[in-house]
Amino acid sequence: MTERRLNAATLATLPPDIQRPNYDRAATKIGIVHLGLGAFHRAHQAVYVDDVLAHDPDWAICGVSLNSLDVRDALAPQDGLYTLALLGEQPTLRVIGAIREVFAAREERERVLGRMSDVDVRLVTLTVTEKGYCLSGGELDFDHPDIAHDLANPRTPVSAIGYLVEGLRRRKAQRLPPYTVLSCDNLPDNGGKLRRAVVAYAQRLDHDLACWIAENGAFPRSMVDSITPATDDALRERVCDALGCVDAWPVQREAYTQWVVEDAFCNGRPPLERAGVTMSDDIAGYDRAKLRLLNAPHSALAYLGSLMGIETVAQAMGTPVLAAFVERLMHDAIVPNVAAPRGFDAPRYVDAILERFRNPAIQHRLSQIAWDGSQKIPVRLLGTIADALAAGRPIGRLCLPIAGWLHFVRRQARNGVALSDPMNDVLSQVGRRTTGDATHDVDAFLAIDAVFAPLSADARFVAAMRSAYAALGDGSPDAVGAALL
Ligand code: CS2
Repeated sequence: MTERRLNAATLATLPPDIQRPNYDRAATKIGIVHLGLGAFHRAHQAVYVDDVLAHDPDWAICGVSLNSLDVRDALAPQDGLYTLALLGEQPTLRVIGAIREVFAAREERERVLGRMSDVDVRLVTLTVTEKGYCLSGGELDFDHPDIAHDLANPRTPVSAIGYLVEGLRRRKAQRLPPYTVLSCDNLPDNGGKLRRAVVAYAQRLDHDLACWIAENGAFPRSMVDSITPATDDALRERVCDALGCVDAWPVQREAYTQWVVEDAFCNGRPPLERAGVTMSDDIAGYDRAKLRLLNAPHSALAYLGSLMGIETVAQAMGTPVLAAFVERLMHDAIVPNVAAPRGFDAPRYVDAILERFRNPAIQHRLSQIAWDGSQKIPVRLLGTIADALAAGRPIGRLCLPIAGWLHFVRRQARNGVALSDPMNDVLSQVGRRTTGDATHDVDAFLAIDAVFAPLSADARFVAAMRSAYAALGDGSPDAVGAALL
């Protein structure tokens, strides 16, 4: 029997309690290309765009997976439709219609580049995660294999940067204005970093193109926030039961959501404020506060909690010693080092985040947050430590989550488990050679410059890291629990 599938034809037959697009999808026009079609984009920006489309039909999304084929394979037969489950006391299901077209770049490069150089496309958004920017120390890493590949083959790119520049080159050749490039990833000054990376890459290929982008392009900063646990079978089943048909890839997130976008676009923009987006001329501060006060504690829970044998964020928050540590970490060690935006109430922000972490309706696995530590630790914790050192404030508590990460890497390496991290090779190699001696192990890890430079040259940081690593003992649940007291 062929299964009934969610798609444009079955949409009208869904039960009435399932929310669905309240606009004519067929009348919309693709105005946005989105690179990185993971769950976060589908649960966050695409939902805002779904609301925008009720006011302005010009901004439907062409969604592009840069590496994998599986999102395209799941969503193309569904005409881009998928279900969002909002997790709360009253869970709600909503079918999102904003994604009108889905491509897997590895197999459909020309179609992607064709869209990017379409006159109606005026905005390219990205969620490619920290590693997708190919940065080292905040600047484009020309030794990155994908960047080296793209510079040698600029017309057939594989990286996000390569796609952005090839798309812009085609537009310039066709005398079209550039698109705005909007980063929606958890990086401080994400737009500034992306602008520098794009212009530096273009400069290696074509000086005029680089100047044209620098003068005419726009790379607004943005801050994105909504906790989005990975899709699991329980969600697939729940959605299938409720819809009465199969959705191959629903997504889920908490009800809370925030998107703050710098109002600096070069080629028109969607009426995002009508969908609840905060448009601002100055978002510096928001992204920093979110990275330091939400993402850093998340990483702390992920590594320290995993060492303690805990599986989810809510369970970690139900473990008194860990919950108390994270609260102190946020209020006492991080807040003093966050230069808050105007009118920002840090203690209230912290309490609201702690409440979100406690949400029992969300099964957010610590293993998911633990991915890509080499990319996350620098932007989430090392900046706070550098600021604390500059101001002469203590850093002991801030070093404990990082020491937790090192013990986590050590444990995985010694158990022969590969890390989900682009730097798995070097991290696992160092992890296998650890002895348990704090000075030996910490010094070996801190020698990984791509993560720890330039802070590793500061003797105060090295000493605090050795103490924190020693305090965690052998990294066993008991030793970690005792260190958190
Ligand atoms: C998390 C984030 O997986 C992680 O590293 O810290 O995805 C976090 O849930 C979001 O940034 C919340 O907005």
